[in-house]
Amino acid sequence: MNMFCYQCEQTARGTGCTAHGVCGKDPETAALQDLLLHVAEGVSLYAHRARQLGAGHRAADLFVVEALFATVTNVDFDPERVAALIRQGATVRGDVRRVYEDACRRAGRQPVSAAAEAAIEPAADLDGMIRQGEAVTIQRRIDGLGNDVAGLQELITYGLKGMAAYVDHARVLGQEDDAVYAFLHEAMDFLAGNPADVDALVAMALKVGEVNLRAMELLDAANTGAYGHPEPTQVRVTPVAGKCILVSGHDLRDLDMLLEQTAGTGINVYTHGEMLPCLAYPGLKKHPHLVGNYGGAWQDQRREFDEFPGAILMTTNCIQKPKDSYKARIFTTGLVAWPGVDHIAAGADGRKDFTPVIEAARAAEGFPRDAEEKTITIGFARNAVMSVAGKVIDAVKAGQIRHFFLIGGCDGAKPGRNYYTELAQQVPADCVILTLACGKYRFNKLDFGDIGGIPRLLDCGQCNDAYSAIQIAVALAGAFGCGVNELPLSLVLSWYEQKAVCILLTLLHLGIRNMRLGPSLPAFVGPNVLQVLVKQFQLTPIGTPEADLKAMLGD
Ligand code: FSO
Ligand code: SF4
Repeated sequence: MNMFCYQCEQTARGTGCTAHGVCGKDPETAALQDLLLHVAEGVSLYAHRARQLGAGHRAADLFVVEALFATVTNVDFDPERVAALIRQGATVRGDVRRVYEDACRRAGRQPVSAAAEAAIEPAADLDGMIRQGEAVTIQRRIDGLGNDVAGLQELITYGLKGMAAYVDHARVLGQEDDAVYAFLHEAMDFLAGNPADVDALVAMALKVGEVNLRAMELLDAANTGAYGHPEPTQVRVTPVAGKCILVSGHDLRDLDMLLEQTAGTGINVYTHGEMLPCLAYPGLKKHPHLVGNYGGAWQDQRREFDEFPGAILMTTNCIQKPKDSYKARIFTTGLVAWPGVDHIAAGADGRKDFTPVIEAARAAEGFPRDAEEKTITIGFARNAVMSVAGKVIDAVKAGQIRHFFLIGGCDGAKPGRNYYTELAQQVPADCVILTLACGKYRFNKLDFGDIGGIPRLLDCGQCNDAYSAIQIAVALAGAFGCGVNELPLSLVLSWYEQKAVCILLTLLHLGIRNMRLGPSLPAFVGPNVLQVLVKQFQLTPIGTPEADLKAMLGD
């Protein structure tokens, strides 16, 4: 059987995964994910139109967020779980259709029906569903609509996937906005109509960026509301003796629950990957057994988890195929899943019982002794940076700080990503680097020193903390009485999966120009769309660190 997926940066040959996903996604799961998205479009078609007639549908809101998030790269590799979501989606679609038709009757309107693809009734068995999924692959739309139009449709879908991840993280901490759900349905209904007008597609993609800013704002409010504002914090990056649990992914609430359940057990908890910024939140770092960070970015996990002598909890992406050596001591929760890996589900009240993780940590060896202590400083989210804004502005005016670089985004396995390390190393001593997301592991343990007490490397946090970086840039622009594009600031982004896509759309919506993007450009952006991005936004592919630095500094 054939699959087609080109949603992430590591896609095969830079064009598309067609036999098996480079990420490990098999063709069967790929087909099921394609089917899931079509069912979700059907749900949104009715939910959007019912909402326009004043009838909301909570189950439809939650389902569409889950369906989108589950299909993000490196989230759900379990065909049975994807199939269960498809069945759930068909039930929700039937419910919301009835709600819509009732609303139409009350309003004296004629109801519309979902087109064939969004109305597919899932087959009774897995094989049947896989065949249905194969009939709705992206390749079919590329064949019918061409690269530009199909790619723009996918650009919107991927932006929505990334946004859904942020919406889900915010929701578990009690932050929601009905307008965000309304837009998710509006955009999915738009896609269900198989749109081909390039201007309308570009406008919708930029609207995704606009609404994603609100989603990131909600998540920022959720995280800081629950755990306080991140504060500059020295964190240990080497192990201490004792039994241990490693928490990877992006979900703060899961870490919080695990910390509560491990308090007083003598088990130490470490962050991994994108969980590193958790060590700067007052409400999380107050736990003395949250002892530090272990390891680096997601693509190194197979070696790092293998060597970690304890239990591992994946709260979201990016999971890779677990090695047999740690398959019995790795657990998934939330939407992330791998076949054969134990999954910790939430109860009806959202609470999770991490007893199996704690037992696996007790059964493992733990670290026999303390390693030599090494620390790094993190926690420069918007509140921390704004508190020293006056100092930063004075340093710029005095010529002590010449330029700011935002070197941020995802990491990945490709050799071309060394560019970001080399660039950070070559940034002149009178410049400051802002960073975020997992790409920073390539340089965040290097010593960059400081400029008059202001650290030259400021770690803003996770990928979603791009919101913080945007707020910092807007505040700096306000202080200098100019626009963000006129600031002595250059953005150099690394992308991997769909959260990076929605952040890029947000930056484009904000009118940010001259961004550099790498390590390669998205395969789903067709040649004519790329021309538009280059012409309208001066979006540039990365070159060499030397040439790019020269251009960015105007030397
Ligand atoms: Fe990285 Fe993975 Fe955070 Fe992504 S761990 S690659 S953009 O999921 O979300 O930065
Ligand atoms: Fe390939 Fe990326 Fe799709 Fe995985 S998510 S199948 S690596 S394009």
